[in-house]
Amino acid sequence: MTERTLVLVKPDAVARGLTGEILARIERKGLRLVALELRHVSAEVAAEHYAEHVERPFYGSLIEFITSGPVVAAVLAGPRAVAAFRQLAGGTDPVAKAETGSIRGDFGLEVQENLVHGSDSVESAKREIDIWFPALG
Ligand code: DAT
Ligand code: MG
Repeated sequence: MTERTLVLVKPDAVARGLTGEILARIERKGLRLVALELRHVSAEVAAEHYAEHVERPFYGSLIEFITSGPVVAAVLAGPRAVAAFRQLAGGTDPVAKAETGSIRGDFGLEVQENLVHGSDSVESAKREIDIWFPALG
């Protein structure tokens, strides 16, 4: 079954010049890019995107971080695309959870500056694609 997933190359990764490396890993895995755009994230889009985390202690810092510089937003398609990109990304904490060989495991040190976002389910992907690329419907 072909799925779609929403990926963000976060401000830390864009600023460090890792966008190409991350897109190369996505393409090598066999996932197809169906949308790709550099975006300056408004506070409104950030709040919608991270709505599930509004009660968490790190929420304010998370919104500040994701709006701190441009992100590269992408929609990927492929068989099991949601899980496939989560595997490429690695666990949320780049040191304690992400394995070497994953994007976060190879390039990250901090939980917040963890380089990429990937939708966590097909339902989340639909919701997030609607936020970032409403025309894709
Ligand atoms: P993921 O991005 O792996 O889906 P998540 O949805 O639980 O992780 O959290 C969203 C983002 O919030 C995560 O990429 C980084 C940040 N975050 C999560 N837990 C955190 C924590 N304990 N301290 C600081 N930032 C955190
Ligand atoms: Mg998440």
